[in-house]
Amino acid sequence: MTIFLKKVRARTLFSLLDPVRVEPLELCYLQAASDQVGIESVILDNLFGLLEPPGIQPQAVVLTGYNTAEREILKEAKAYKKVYPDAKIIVGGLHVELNREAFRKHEIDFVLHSQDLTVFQSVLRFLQGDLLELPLAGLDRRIASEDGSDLWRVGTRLSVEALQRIKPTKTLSNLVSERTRYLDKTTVALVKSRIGCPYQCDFCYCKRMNDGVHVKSDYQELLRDVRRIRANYHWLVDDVFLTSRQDALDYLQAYEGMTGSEGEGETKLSLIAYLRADFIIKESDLLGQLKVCGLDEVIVGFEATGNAELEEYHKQTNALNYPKVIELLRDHEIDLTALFMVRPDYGLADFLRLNQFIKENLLDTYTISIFTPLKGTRSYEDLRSELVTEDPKKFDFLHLVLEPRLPRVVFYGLFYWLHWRLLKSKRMRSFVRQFF
Ligand code: B12
Ligand code: SF4
Repeated sequence: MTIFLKKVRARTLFSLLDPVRVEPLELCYLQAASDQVGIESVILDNLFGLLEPPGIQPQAVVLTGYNTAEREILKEAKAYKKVYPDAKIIVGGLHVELNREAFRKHEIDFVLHSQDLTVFQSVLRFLQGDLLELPLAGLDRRIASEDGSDLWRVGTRLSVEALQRIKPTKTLSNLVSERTRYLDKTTVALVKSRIGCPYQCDFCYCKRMNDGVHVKSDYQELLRDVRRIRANYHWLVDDVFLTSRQDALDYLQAYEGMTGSEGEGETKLSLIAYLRADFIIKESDLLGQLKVCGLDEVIVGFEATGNAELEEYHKQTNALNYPKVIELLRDHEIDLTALFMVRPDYGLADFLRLNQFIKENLLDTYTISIFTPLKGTRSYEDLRSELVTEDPKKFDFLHLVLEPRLPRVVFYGLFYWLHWRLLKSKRMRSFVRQFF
């Protein structure tokens, strides 16, 4: 039995330049899960030119993708069903997890909404005939009635309560690593070691994943994973790398353990990871050691430069500390990508304030998102009647999906104007040179 595993991507403004281009790590997990049950799989991803191999009739096609690709996933499901009528179509992943109703369609056979990969394995074993009964939790299954209509057996939710044992395959990472990048940093491999996030920022999609259940990292395992995949940089895509002093001490100890067993020269690693501003301030005395132990760049969600806005977001950080956070990272030569969010109700003064902050703090690597309620969250439901579009492609954080207070053209003008420092930064120039 052979199955196809495909990452479906929508072309958005982001994909014009693809400033960050990485392997679809989730497919490497799915591949490892299918390997374990003795099923061969082929990874497909147009971004890396990985197309359907000729002459293979898959028994299942597994599709995954983000919110912006919702319609493409449905389209591809239909197209694959036509080309391979006997293949079962399975969908799953981050977007499906919280939006499963949108995928209960005739052309789809299984909607997997649990991160627990044993559910996926059960479906594969069921299709192979090795399992007679499917589990009730973690998946919805289409059952065709005799009259041609569809019935959906809707499964209960199933969250993951402990770190999973399945390790991603590394063939894909090795195959595409030369073509991966994080802005000017090339050969970047993804790693994941935590599930969910212990914080509760109001606007955030991630906090709702895995039903809000957070499973903390095992730093020894993380470092073992990093060692398995050769790359110049490892991007740890956990929502937060270190949440407390104890986490940092555990990481440092795990790193020292690794150096002890492998020797200094072998251990060099460069991590790109998410950290919160409150952690950086509170545990600033550990930044030097973290840098020595591989922390190369941090991505910090500042979101806003005023505390009133941060309070509305339940961000639990203090904007007054942000300049200090930036200074601390600079002093320790840890690169920073700062993340900001502008709201549709921003006026001219708000844009000017953000620009002033970026200028005063000499930020040169930052992203600015337009506040976008993501389907599957409470804020999406609360604001649904105010949405000016429901086109998934527009929910890429670069489009207004709510009516702005300023005229649209002025809003977009100011939004793009905020990026001018980024465009002329050394790192962006270096990225653009590499790109061309
Ligand atoms: C790294 C990253 C990226 C990378 C791509 C990474 C990749 N894997 O290809 C880049 C930078 C390119 C990117 C781009 C975008 N991203 Co992004 N990204 C992330 C981030 C930080 C980590 C994702 C990741 O790689 N995790 C590692 C993998 C292994 O974990 P995982 O996906 O959770 O998969 C596990 C399970 O979910 C499960 N699973 C996954 N898929 C499937 C499928 C099946 C069938 C099954 C059974 C199980 C399963 O198995 C895996 C192993 O446990 C997340 C935040 C987050 N907390 O997840 C945002 C996130 C996924 N991104 C998001 C968005 C919106 C985008 C963009 C659309 C917009 C933007 N401006 O960023 C673009 C889309 C670009 C495109 N054309 O596709 C949203 C998605 C929301 C949604 N509802 O889909 C997230 C959640 C962030 C957020 N703001 O809320 N992103
Ligand atoms: S914004 Fe970051 S810290 Fe806040 S809930 Fe989301 S992932 Fe966690």
